[in-house]
Amino acid sequence: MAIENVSLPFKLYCLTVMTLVAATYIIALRYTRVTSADTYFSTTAVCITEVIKLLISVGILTKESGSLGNLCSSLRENIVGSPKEMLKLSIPSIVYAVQNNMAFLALSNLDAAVYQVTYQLKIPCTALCTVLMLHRTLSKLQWLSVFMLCGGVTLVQWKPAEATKVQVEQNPWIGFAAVSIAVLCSGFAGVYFEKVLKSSNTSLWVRNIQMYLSGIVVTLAGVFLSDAAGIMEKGFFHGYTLYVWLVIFLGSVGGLYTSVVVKYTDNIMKGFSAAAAIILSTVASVLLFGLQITVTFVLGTALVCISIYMYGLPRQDTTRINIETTDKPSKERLLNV
Ligand code: NCC
Repeated sequence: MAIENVSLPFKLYCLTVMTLVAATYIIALRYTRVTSADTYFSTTAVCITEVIKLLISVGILTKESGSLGNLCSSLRENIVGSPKEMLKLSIPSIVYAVQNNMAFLALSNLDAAVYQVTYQLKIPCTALCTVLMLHRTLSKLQWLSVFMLCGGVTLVQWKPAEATKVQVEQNPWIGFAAVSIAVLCSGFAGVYFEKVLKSSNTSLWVRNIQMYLSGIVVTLAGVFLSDAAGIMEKGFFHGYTLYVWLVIFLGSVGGLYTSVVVKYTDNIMKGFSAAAAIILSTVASVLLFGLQITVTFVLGTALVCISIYMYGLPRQDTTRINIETTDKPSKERLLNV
């Protein structure tokens, strides 16, 4: 298993787009859920997002294959002729389907800032899944840096409550329960997908197509299990405004960029690099638009920087065994991002 090499500017570009899209996605999603009492069925938006990701992945695979003939034989070999692989990819697709639906439920019940802050628990959860599922080891210092990163990102993203006028009833307990499920799903599915992706030479776009195909089936099941009656009465696309399409667009682009980031780095690096991208984009906003920096931002930035430095320090302990995924020292790996 090796982290493939692409240029540093390309990795930074993907991380920055992923982080900016994620921030916009959460705010836009929240807006669409609370500004109208008779809103759209969120399960349909999750399903359409899978369809769009599938179409884009097929488009990219067509380009990668060079011709329609090559595309067809690749699809025949990897989809129709690989039921075992399809089954393997159905696991993260089910977990991501739950996670993506939970994000809608959580953002229907919680302020976007509260959601973003609570969602940072995915950082230690992802680290735990990496250790358990990829048999990587983290030194005590690296574990400490993971929790410091979690605290740092929380502070960096700390914002006053949103000003959006909420037109629906909210239950914060449902919101927190949904975030907790989303956190667990994000950690597990992210590391599972990384394991499958990096354990063979199969193209990322083939893996994505395998996952999105079962994702469509699973999310469609979700649509009918939870909203069948409403959809029969009002229609599948009931309540779809331009903003809802924007959410679907951002969800698709964000998901695809996430897959590229995981291919060229890894899930723990994704957390560290996303934190760095948040800080850099805020600093850019200060320089370009005169945005005011808060004390919590400065504190959070300090914590994030220290945690990145600590994560990259060479290991002192002797408990390092079984590093299956890479033989590079962690500092080198961190610079690889
Ligand atoms: O939580 P997170 O990602 O790990 O969720 C991963 C998202 O990417 C999609 N995905 C994953 C792998 C793959 N091969 N294809 C995919 O489409 C999954 O379906 C899932 O939606 C993050 O690290 O914070 C991040 O957060 C999400 C999103 O903000 C949260 O999940 C909302 O609760 C971002 N997604 C978007 O912005 C659309 C992601 O970019 C980063």
